[in-house]
Amino acid sequence: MEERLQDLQRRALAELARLDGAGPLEDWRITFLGKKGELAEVLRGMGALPADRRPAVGMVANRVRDALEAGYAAQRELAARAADEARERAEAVDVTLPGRRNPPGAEHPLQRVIRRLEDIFVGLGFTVADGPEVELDHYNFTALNFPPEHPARDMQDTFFLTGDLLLRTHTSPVQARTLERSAPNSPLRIIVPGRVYRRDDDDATHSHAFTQCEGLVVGRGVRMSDLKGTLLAFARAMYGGDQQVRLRPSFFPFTEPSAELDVRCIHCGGAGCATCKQTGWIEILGCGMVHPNVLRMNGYDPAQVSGFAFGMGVERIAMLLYRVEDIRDFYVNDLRFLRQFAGVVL
Ligand code: 2NL
Repeated sequence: MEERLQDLQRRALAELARLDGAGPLEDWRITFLGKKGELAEVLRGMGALPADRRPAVGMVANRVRDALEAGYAAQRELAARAADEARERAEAVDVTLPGRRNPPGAEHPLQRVIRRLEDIFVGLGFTVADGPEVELDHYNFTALNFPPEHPARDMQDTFFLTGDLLLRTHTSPVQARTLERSAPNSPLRIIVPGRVYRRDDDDATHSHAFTQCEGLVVGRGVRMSDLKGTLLAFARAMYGGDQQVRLRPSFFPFTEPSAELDVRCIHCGGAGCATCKQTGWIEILGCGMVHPNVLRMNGYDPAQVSGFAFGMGVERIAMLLYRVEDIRDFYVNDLRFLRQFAGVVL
């Protein structure tokens, strides 16, 4: 019996020394120390021993059990430490690795032009205003003197959401709202850059969603020469101190009289080239004196105050400035296009 116990201890400890990991260790414990394990089996055989042999065998059995339990505890400690070390190795951060570079981005060309326009007009005493892109028919058309049957109100040209809700087709409704909530006849100088929507088929020069920047000046005695002087100052800030401008008659429902503003061709300086179609001039915006109906409908008295307004397509300005030939280049976010504006200082 003692020999069986000694043999059991030898085999058990030899096997234990070869084990690796928590799973096999638990299997080992069940095999040797479990209720139905080898040691328990040997001890069950003690009942058959003569009574005087039992104390001696019992002592050996206890020593064997203590040896197995001590070996088991030591191995478990080793396995736990190994597991800890493995986890720490896996979680380790190599602080000597070089950092990952964040390539510097570039301001989007449209945003660059908007910021430039804002800087120039803020310098001329304007403030920047904005408003909703989902608009009421009232502010987008009615309050701007568009007659009920004006073609722009057609479903063909405007994205209607409901009978009287639509995606704004210009930023003018922001000016109408600003007039409406200002004290009647109080002076106003604002520009409104923002996204607008029209039901156009997209091509190289048209987009169903584009960017406008409009301006509005209202006050006592504001006249056409103020419009021309302001827009000349703008043109010179934008394109150079020697810029010249000219006004050509035009028509808009919300201005009377209305005009288009041309600048000397920014590519040939006026000599004639493909950009200006040999005319030496390039149209950059539409403008005019605010129609009396617009002032009246938005709470101002056209007998007391007058105003001028203008509007430009930001994409068009950017295309001329950066010689972009397809308006869609602004929206598809091809990095090869966008990267060309990295580091450009306007
Ligand atoms: C263009 C022409 C224009 C306006 C916009 C305006 C706004 C109010 C009253 C009067 Cl609230 N006018 N805006 C006036 C003239 C021209 O835009 O070609 N834009 C791209």
